[in-house]
Amino acid sequence: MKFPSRLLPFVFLSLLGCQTQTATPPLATAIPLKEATRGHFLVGAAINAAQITGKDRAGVALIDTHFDTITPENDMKWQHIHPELGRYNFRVPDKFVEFGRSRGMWMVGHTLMWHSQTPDWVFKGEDGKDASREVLLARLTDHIRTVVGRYRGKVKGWDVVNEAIRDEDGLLRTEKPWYRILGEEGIFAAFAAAHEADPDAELYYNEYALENPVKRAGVLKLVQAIRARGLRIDGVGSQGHYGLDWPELSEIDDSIKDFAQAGFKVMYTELDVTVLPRPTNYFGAEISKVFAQAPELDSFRDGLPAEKQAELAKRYADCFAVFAKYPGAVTRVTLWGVTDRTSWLNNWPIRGRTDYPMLFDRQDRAKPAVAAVIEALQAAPQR
Ligand code: 9MR
Repeated sequence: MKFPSRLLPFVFLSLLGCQTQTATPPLATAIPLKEATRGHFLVGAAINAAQITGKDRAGVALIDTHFDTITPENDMKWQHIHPELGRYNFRVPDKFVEFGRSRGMWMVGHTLMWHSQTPDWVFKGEDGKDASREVLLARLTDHIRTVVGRYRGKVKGWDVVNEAIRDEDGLLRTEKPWYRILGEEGIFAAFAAAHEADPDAELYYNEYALENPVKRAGVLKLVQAIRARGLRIDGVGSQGHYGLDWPELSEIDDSIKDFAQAGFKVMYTELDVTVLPRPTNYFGAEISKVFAQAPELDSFRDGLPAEKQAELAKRYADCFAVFAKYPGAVTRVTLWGVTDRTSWLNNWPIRGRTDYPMLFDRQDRAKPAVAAVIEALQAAPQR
């Protein structure tokens, strides 16, 4: 079996990584993910500050080998990039853009308007009460013009608005200050400002749980309203925070069809697969405080059993097979992180757990899921 010489280190590492796994991936599938996804969609990862600044060298090596698009996991969020009125912090975002530019990667900016990770001052007037509609609109559009304008021509697509629709009824989250004060008009203003700041950038609406038909209908209505206003919107970002057995593959399939039929690109923007339970009654708890009563909440502290590893591999392969089912409908799949070592899911919804949601393990080795995904893609129709 022959491999191009530049792939030999990867093949070698993959083999090393597989020695301890029972579900050993076949050698022939040990190619970079981005080669396997060619002809289907771009494949990417959300990257953190340690990777952007090069401190996490193993993480950077995986990003270089496997991914052709990157999203900053946190560093472009309002809280980080614009912590105080009139003060921006572009240090890490500039490094992110340099990281991607020097590697020729497709860069996605995340995110311009979100109820979370936005400092309180944004929503406050001088009297400490809600900012007026005019003040808030001016803050929003100034922020977007400044951030998008700075990276014009470099960041190729923006998650303009994130998570504006409620799960239960598919309506706008009017309990959050953005929408309580600005309503839907705030969203229109955000898309208009982003387009004005970089007319060539793709603009997206990003959301989770789009497999829920009620929520999906609300999002479809919103993105159609954005388009009906004559505003640029290229696609819908479907986050894809999944579990081993939820949502159903048919629900994922339905959501791709609905958005694609309505003329929107679909991107899986934050894919990961938790192997742990997600109980609502321990939300925000620290696992060391609850482990004694509920050890089943963190059952894989000492490693993931082979059968779970195989289940994870199958789940990933099944999801990628659905993403690739309608050539051209899904244009990008971005994983929300690189390895299990740094995934946000180790700390959510319970802090300090040991989760295994990514394609690469805590020792930066490819999990059997990588081979399974590659195999699924090889069997899928191409554009
Ligand atoms: O992965 C991010 C984590 O490090 C942050 O603490 C968290 C703060 O809310 O945001 C996480 O990323 C979120 C993303 O920006 C939007 N969709 C949900 C993601 C997971 O919470």
